[in-house]
Amino acid sequence: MLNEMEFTKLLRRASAEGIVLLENDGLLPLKDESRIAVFGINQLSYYKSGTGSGGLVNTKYVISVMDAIKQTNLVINKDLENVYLDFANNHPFDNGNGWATEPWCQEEMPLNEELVKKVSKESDIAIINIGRLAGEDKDLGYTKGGYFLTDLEIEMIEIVTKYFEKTIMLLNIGNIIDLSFVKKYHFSACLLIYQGGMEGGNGVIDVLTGKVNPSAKMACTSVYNLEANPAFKNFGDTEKNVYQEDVFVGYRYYNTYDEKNIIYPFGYGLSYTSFAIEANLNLTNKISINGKIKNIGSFRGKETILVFASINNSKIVRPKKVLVAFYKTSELDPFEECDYNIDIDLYNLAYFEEKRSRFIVEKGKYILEVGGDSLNAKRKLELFIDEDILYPVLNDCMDEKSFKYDDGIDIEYEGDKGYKFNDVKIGNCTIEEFISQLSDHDLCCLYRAEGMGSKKIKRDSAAIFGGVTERLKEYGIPLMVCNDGPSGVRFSDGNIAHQLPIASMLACTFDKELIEELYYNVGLEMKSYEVDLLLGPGVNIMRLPLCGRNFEYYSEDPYLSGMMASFALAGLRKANVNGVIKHCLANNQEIARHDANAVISKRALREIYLKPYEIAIKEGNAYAIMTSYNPVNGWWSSSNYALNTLVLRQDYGFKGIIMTDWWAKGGSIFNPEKGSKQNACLIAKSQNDLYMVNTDAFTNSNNDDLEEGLASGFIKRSELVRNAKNILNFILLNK
Ligand code: BMA
Repeated sequence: MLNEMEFTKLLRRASAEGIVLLENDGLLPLKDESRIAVFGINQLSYYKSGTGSGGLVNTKYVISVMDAIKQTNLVINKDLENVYLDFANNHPFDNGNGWATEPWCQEEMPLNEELVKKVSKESDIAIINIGRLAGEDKDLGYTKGGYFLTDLEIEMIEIVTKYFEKTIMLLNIGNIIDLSFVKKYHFSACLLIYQGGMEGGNGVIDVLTGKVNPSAKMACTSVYNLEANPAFKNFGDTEKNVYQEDVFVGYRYYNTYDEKNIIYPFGYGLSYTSFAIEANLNLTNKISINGKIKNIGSFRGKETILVFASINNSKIVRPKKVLVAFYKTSELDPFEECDYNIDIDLYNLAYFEEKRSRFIVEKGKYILEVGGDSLNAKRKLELFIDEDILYPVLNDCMDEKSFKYDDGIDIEYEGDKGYKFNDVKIGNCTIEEFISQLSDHDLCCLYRAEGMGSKKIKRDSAAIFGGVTERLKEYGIPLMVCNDGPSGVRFSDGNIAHQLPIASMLACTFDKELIEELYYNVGLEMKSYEVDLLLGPGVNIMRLPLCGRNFEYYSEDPYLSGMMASFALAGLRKANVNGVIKHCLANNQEIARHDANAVISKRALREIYLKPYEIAIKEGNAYAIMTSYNPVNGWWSSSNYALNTLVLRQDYGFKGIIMTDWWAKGGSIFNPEKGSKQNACLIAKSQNDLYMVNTDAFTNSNNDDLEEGLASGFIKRSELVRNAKNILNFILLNK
């Protein structure tokens, strides 16, 4: 049963533990009754998340930073607050005018220097708030007000830092923006507070006052010059984006070719205390690193340990280092120490060799960097691998010309035998006997999920599938209910739910237990609303900081992304519901997301873009996947047989259901220009089981080509039977 008090406490903890402390000259934690002057219009418009389907959780409240400060004994400068309130009255919050039109930020209030001079005599510390908003269908612009500060924001910072010695910068952002100004203005402290969900402001104040000692680490890299990243010039094209950077994404690029460009490296994050770590390599039955971690400072806190691996003298061109493991301690008191043990999965050291279509761990000398960030390791261990380790040969992940279709299941239609779906559940009949009762039309209707906002159920939903017609219902097939999104259950009918901190922020916790517990509570809330499937977590890679949906994604690192998704899925399943990992594959920008073709090498697909799905399937037992809108290498993900059958199911052992994105196109690699949602045959033949969504399955409201394809033999009943079995097995396991 959902415990409201417990969940709220957990949300507050997560919105504190996801905050990355970027700078602190000792001003933090704040002393009681510090006299604070709060600057920046964002103080009145705290962003709880990004926009779009993943951000629109209807919450009972949102705690802003200002709300939270007022709950403490910090002394706010009321005159300054009133000036901002007056400004806000004359410049009401600009929410755009409809879907994906929200501005990236609110117009900053011009600061009067005399005012700041006066305020600086009444208050000792200035807090400056900067906010940014991006989301679904709206990338962050590489412009002032987007990735860069506006002139008014710069002016504000110039004036405030002129009159205040003590300044704290708060970054309420969903995408990493240009942070070079943080180094330029030498703030006393700077917190990447991200978008912390409904308890966001409370998390911020708990860190500012020291109630929570920050332990989060950057899950992506901040740089001085984004244009130096080869992905930059290959991002945002509406037709085609060639992923020229290949596997050199994020720190894999910067730490290999451009270290001087790094402002805040992957794995960077300050604490109010410091930790000493010892590390020993243990090569008994498996490879592990163990030792002690000691809190050698004067503040209770947690430590996050990252382990990178690099190989000396590799035979091939590969990133200087990759994340291969991570570990989070519990709270340690000053001078308390704990033992730790981190298992290293050798597979994480492997690279993908296209020629032999397999992963290989090269023999050679590896350096395991333990603790610290991607620039500065605390400990280094040497690991010798004596022989190349070869992993199983994998399918060609992107060559439609090299496969055959119709690996279907032959079950003829034999009419009603009196079996109900529950008979399969209790073992009165096999699923095959049950399916033999389903006509071709029944099978077509199983493919056609309905929505959005179907009236067949009492609450708002993004989609329903299963018993969507009278006949399927009579056979006892239940309705499965799907709601967005990665940060909580989205309703647009007034029902309220809890909103978590955004995924990018949760990733910075590197905390398995926290994520599982959070999603266990989301699962309990889903259960209370009879929602079966959460449309999340999002696991796409942050190829660049500009992708609008980065707030729904975890990281630039595939291992962290896959593990975070596994933790979230474990939490959902503990509440007997499930999650849909998305959007497979390479939805790395929002502009032209339905059409822009992502041209990616097979090595980059296997090592980077497919990897989070592989990990979530193998480690997280993912049982539902949503394909992406965009084509990859000219092939629509919805109807990509190599992806949906050969890679996900044959190579990775995926046993669950695959669904399209909403109203996504499908089509053939041979005539991609003919992509459309009517191409149901190609979508179903690829073993994409569910089309999201149709207004009415029975009457084929999308006018898809399934019945026509059955009549012409383009698609066989056996293929629809195979997909129906995926769907019904999923329902058996999840309802
Ligand atoms: C689409 C997608 C999904 C989302 C779905 C349902 O726009 O982008 O991420 O889950 O809508 O709202």
